[in-house]
Amino acid sequence: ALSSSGMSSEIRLQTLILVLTLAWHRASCASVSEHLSAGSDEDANELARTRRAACSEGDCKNGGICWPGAVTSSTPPCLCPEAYSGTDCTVRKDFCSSTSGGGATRASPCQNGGTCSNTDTSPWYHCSCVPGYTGTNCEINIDDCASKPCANGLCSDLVNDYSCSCFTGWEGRNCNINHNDCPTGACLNGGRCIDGNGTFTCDCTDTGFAGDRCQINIDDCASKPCANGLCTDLVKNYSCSCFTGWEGRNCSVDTDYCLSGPCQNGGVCSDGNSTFTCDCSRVDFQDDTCSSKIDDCASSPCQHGGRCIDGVRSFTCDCSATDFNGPNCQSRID
Ligand SMILES: [Ca+2]
Ligand SMILES: [Ca+2]
Ligand SMILES: [Ca+2]
Ligand SMILES: [Ca+2]
Repeated sequence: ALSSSGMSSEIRLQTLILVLTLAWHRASCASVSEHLSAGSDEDANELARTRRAACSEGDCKNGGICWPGAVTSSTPPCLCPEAYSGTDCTVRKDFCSSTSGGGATRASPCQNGGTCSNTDTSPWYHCSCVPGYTGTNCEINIDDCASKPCANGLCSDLVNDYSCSCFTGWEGRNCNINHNDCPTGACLNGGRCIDGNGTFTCDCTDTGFAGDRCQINIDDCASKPCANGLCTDLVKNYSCSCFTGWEGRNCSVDTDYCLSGPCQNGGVCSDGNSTFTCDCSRVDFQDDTCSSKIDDCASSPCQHGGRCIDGVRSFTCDCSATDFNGPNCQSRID
């Protein structure tokens, strides 16, 4: 029966304490009641008289209570309030420098530089704390970090003060100032520096450059914009060097070599890949630009003294002054 779990053992102990307390209380009451009812009526009357003699109204000052429980002298037996002592409760105890049991003067109960003054109510003294402390005895260092004053940092509580240990990139008493992390020339080629927390980034928008620091010239030839030519990368631009026969910004325009009208005298121009050609077949001119008049009589096609009349890519022989006829005056007239 003695072995049991810890819980039931604890309950048994509490029960035992309760029983003992009740027994003691009953015994005390019995003792008082026995005392009051002890002896003869004459003894009781004597006790009452003694009490009346010992306790006159006002014998105990400062709220002291007269309690003639064990009267042995004529002095009033006073039960004094905590702040007073002496036979009639007139000696004010000094709670600001009360003496300890050994007789040594105890220091003021007010800690951390608080100023002590005696008062009329419990706890019979008051501590006026220096800034930064609170509590009955100024024992509490007020948490100056409670309001979270360090916006971007760690707070250390001090006396009526605090200090902030700022996170990287922040500064100022309350770590609320964003340190400028953009060094001069941080971003190249006109990039805009954006301040961060202990670092920076570059905004290269509209600069024609890319990369962490806008150091990379974006390849504007990547999309192969030159249809018929070689591309050269520039800043936010490109240039095309066109192959023969092409022109325009993107070399996509076929050069029209006939545009200047190179064929003369009614020659028909044909545009080619690198030059033009003139069709002179229907006009009486020849060479590359139809500029040379064709003399169809140059080969003297009319015989026997016939007169040659130059035509358009043809000739006519006038044989009238001869004795010959035929297209070339080649036949004798019989
Ligand atoms: Ca503090
Ligand atoms: Ca910054
Ligand atoms: Ca570029
Ligand atoms: Ca052409």
